[in-house]
Amino acid sequence: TDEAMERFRNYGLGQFIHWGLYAIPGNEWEGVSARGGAAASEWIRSWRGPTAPKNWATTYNNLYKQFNPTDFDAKRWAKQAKAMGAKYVIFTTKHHDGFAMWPSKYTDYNISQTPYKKDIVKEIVDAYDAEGIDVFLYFSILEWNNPNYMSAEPKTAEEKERFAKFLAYTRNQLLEQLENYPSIKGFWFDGTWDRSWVQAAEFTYNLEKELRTKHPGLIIGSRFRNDEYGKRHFDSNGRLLGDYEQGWERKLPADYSWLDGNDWDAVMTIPPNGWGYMKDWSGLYCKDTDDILDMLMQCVSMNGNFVLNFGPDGLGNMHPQEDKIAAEIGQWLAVNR
Ligand code: JFZ
Repeated sequence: TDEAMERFRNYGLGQFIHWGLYAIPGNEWEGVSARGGAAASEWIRSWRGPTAPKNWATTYNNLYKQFNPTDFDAKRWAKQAKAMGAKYVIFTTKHHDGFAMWPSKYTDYNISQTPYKKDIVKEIVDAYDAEGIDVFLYFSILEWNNPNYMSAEPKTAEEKERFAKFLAYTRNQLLEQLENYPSIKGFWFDGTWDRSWVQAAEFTYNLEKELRTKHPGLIIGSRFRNDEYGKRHFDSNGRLLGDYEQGWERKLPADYSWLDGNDWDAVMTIPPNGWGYMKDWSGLYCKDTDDILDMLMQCVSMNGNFVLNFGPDGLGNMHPQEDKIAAEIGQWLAVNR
């Protein structure tokens, strides 16, 4: 709705949080760094090649048995985000590994099976709500561990049947999130780039309508639908799919002219690559507070939102460098906003 989008336009600064099982390895395993072997720390399950541990994907899939973030305090994170000046947060409820950070009825691969047990999504939603920070849920469509997910177009009858099951599962999980966390303001979708998702164009069109009907004002980014492969953020008339363009990550738009009144966000990491926790930041060209403030001002001056990513560790602590930058941004905004 106009009202929800009016709020969105006034956010300016957001916080992204990538947190899941990948926080445990922190981009390395048994002293061996996955840097170069996997694209980014939250992609470590895809670690292949000579340096990858034996049976790595299985080891990764079983990390849930150790997930026990005893230092996690959602209130502390929400207070930090507030002090930084963030007006919204985007939290990874389920990344590409398919692990649900909430006790989903539709998969056993979820937080209730970990030693931690508690509903992390609920803790986040409640804590950020209490600070007056709008909550958006990051949701990956792509699932590496789901046999019903397919990256290519489903062709055989058997594949089509499995894919239909996958779509039903996706719908169930999204409706479940709306039901469990009715205060959320939006979804930030990801992992819709595979060819299979083009086949789901009608499904996504209908589901988007259904979600909006159930939750008036819900904000949905342009990355949910993928109607035309390779042009996924726009329909054939050149109109944006969804409420705002989620086109940029780890870089700002090179050219703003085409935006043509569309709302947008840009999401940014502090290290050059990698959204999940990385133990070792040495030797990486990481952005500092001045770099981040430059980017924030550029986005805001072009009517976009700037979303800074945090990748907490497996115990629930932010990286010290993230703490430092968050505090410095907050100090700057307190004087200059
Ligand atoms: C995706 C994820 O794969 C990644 O782990 C992280 O969550 C990030 C926020 O989103 O990565 C992408 C998604 C889309 C593009 C590039 C990287 N893209 O559109 O160019």
